[in-house]
Formats: sequence, C-alpha cells, structure tokens
Amino acid sequence: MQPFRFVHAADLHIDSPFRGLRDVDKRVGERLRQSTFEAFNNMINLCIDEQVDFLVIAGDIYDGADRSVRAQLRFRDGMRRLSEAGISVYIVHGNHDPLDGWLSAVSWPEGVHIFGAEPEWKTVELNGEPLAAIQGVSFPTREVRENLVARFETPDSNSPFTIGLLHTNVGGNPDHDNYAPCSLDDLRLTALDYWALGHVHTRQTLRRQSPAVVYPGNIQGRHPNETGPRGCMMVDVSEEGSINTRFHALDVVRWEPTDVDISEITSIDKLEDAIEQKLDDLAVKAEGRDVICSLTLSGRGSMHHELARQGAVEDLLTELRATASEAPWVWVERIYDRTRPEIDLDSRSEADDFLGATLRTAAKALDDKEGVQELAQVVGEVFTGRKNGLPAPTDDQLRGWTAEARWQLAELLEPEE
Ligand SMILES: [Mn+2]
Repeated sequence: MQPFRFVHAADLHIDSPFRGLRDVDKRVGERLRQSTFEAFNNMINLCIDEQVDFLVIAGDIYDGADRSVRAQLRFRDGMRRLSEAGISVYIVHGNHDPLDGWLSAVSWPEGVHIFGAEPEWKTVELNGEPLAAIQGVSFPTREVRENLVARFETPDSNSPFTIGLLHTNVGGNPDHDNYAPCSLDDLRLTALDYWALGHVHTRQTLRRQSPAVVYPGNIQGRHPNETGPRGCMMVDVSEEGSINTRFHALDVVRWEPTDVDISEITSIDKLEDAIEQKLDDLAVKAEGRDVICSLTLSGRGSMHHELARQGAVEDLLTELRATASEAPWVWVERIYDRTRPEIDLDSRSEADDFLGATLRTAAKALDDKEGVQELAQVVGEVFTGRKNGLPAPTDDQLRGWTAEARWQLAELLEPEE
C-alpha cells in the first residue's frame, strides 16, 4: 500500500463564548473570544503546510447546537482552503453540534464529507488507488446514550487501512458527559486500524496499535482545568500499515497553573519578584502564546500573616495584572492562598494545654478510622438532620476540614508565634 498522512482533530468548539470568566480585562476577553477561530486557522494551515492527504474531525466543531453564523462561515472558509489544496475532510458531529441542531444551509466545497446518523463507509483515494476507508457516524441529537460502536461494520479482508470516526466516552470518563459510551474492549474487538475519537478534551492515546485508539483533545483550552498545550494529532501510516502519531499544538492562549512557595520569602516585594519570575517562566514555556495563569501560594512562613490581612490577596492580584506585559501576556486569573503560619503543628500538639489537647484530638480524626467516624457523628447532623438535608460528608471531606481547622485554631490561639 501507499504510505499516507492525515490529521486527526476533535472538539474545535469554534466560537466558544467564554462566558464563565468574570472580571477578565477587555484585552484578555477579546483574545479568548478569537482564540477558537485562530486555533482552527492554525489547524487548516498545518494541514496545508504538511501536505496531508486528508483530515478527520471527530465531533464538536461548533460550541453550541445553535451554531453561530460566524462559526459556520469561518468553518466553511477553512474547508474551502483545504478543498483548493486537494485535501479531503471527513466529519462527524457530537453532543455540542448534533445533526438536529443544524439550521443554516451551507454549501460545502468538493471533498468535504459529513457523516449522517447511520454509520457508512467512505473511501479516500490517491492516484486512483484506495488509501484508507473511513467509517463514521454523527450524533443525531445531543443526548446519545446508545453504544454506537455496536453499529459499526467489520471491514472485509481486502479493505485498505481502516479508520473509525466517533464522538464517544470510552470507559465512562467521569469528567465528561457519558454520551455514546463504549469500552476500550468494544473498540479493540472491531477489526479497524485506527479509532479517531472525540469528546474527551484531554489528549490521550488509549492504545498504540491494532487498533490505535486516540483522543487528540481540544484545539484550544477553554477554562482553567484545560491546561497545557492543546492541538491535534498528525498521523503517518507507513507502507506496512504501521502507525506513527505526533502531537501538534494549535492553541493561541494557554491555561497554566503555577505555584510559589513562601517559606523562604520574607517581604511582599520579594514575593512579587518570585511570582513574576514564575510568570516569566510560563511565558517562555508558552513559546509566544498568551497565558492565563491560576497562581497558588503555598508553604509555611511569615508571609502568611501578610496575605491573611483583609484585601491583601486582591491587592496583589490587581498589582500583578497592572504590571502584566504587552502581548504576549501572562494574565493571572486567580490567586489561591494555601499558605500556612510558621507554627510547627507536630511539636505544638505535644504541649499539655488546651491547644495541644485539641490538636491531638484532631490528629486522631486524621489518622484512624474510629476518629473519623466519631467526627462524622458530630458533624453529620448538621448535614442530614435538617429538612431537605444535604448528603453526609465523605471521610475525605471530613479529614480535609479537620486538617484546615487545625491550622485556623492554632493561628487563632497563638497569633504571636
Ligand atoms: Mn467537546
């Protein structure tokens, strides 16, 4: 067979509104609203520059079922550029852009194929020879609870390289809606060569071969939990049919968490310096992209009291934003203050006084099962004892609160230490 190359992308979410971001400045908001369009253009450029044979898109092209006209026209423009370059495109729709949400009529250029609600085969040809056979199916409606893999046909023995194109939640990933659920075994048992999947936004290769099972992730991060590089997979298939995948970043704004340890820092200006150093590091790592950062301050030290003062963290945030550089910028989206006072809880809990005794009781709840159960009894009533009671807290929650309460108590009772 002839060797060939294709791009596998998914979850473009073109024209995501980024509504959830409060008090973002105008420049950042504008950039974010453009970001999904730009990442999409980067994908089209990549396909043309790398002279791929075809492109497959595994659903969620548009962010909403009420696809914006702007998103549809921009997408159509990208398809035209690929068509002119002789690159064919194979598309399925997912839960964000199901077939029943499609309202405007768009005339697609030659070489664009959109799969319908029943799986079908499409053959990609080069110089009159079949390169690959692609089987795909679109979501007819948003909430698909059926395992769509069961409806895929097994290829016959003289098929070329085969690709399954599907929007699905493999193995019940709890971070995503459980639409068109299937198991890795379901996919493994099909006789296809490559499963081009979409839906899970974090890039992952679930199997390398026979068949390869790949989520390329989304092309542009859309919130603080979609961190790091986002893009698509470039897939090379050799003459022998072996598969080589390479990730290509397409994102234009990157979400990154960072952490500054305060334990060696003794003044607020030194703290600002340390933070700015971390932000500079993020800018370098992002290679010219803009960065939105969530900053966690951690560690035990004297800066804890300074930060605990009313308005101190907000002031610091305002200052960091005011001094942010011109493009490319690093925008601090939020500061989490996880710092602790300088108290040594272990040695303090040995003292024969009220605080020592309380800390020892708390340690018991943290360390052994009985202690947690005792705590659950005392605290549980607050949750379950009322009308329309809340669900009882888990052991992990109880332990987390206890750990936090120890610090607060120690600080209240020993403010001078
Ligand atoms: Mn999606």
